[in-house]
Amino acid sequence: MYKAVEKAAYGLKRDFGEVENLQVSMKGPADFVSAADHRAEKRLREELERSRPGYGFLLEEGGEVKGSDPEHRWIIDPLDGTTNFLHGIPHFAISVALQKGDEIIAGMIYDVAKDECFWAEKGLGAFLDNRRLRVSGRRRMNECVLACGVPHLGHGDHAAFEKQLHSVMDRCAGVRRMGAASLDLAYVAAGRYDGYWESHINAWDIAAGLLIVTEAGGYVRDINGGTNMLGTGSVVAANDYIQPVLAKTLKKAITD
Ligand code: LIP
Repeated sequence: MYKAVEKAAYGLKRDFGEVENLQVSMKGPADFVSAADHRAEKRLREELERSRPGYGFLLEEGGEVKGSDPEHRWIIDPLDGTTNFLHGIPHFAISVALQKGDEIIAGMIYDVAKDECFWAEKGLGAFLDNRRLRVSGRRRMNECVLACGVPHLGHGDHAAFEKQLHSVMDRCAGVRRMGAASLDLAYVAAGRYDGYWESHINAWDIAAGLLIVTEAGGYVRDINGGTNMLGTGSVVAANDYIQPVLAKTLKKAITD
């Protein structure tokens, strides 16, 4: 995974330096894709096909690609935080996860601009480069800094989010919106954030981060307490004190 990510990162670093010259198109309202996304995805796919021939792919840009090995599938977001990238905001990442059956068994999130590599393998723990990661130990919401995904033009349930934000910001020490779900989850694993929530999120944005948070001792479920975050597109992640409280607050805000 690192060899593939390193190759894609090389191109993204160059493209980020020339972002104003990049060819950009729209996948939908406020949903951009650039030549940088496509180049990075092509490099990741080529490298991973070379190292693991036969594994399938779920690619943000290329979609589902069946492999001769039905058990293994790479889930890839070549450039998470595309809107940040296109605005010259140095907060974006490459996210690669390996799924075996319906389980994520390995994940890597590489912050290209800050040169930070978050990774985990099932049962082996989570790491930032060579440093072992642990989620924060805070137990009271009024001490917590929480990250979230904010709906935007043509994306998400604005009314539901406003209710949730209102009820959460009234109970915590701070709310952050940084624009890249993969790094939001990596920061929960690193204890930088005490929690993160988002709805209407894609599998490729969160697949690697779900394993990295879990291997760092965190607890991740969807807003209804379910474990199929990749399918429901809903994620609430924190340590096992804060996660149930946060999930209950979010649920109550939209059901009351
Ligand atoms: C983005 C996510 C972000 C979400 C955006 C978008 P992209 O992914 O990282 O959390 O709020 O709507 O999905 O499009 O930059 O890969």
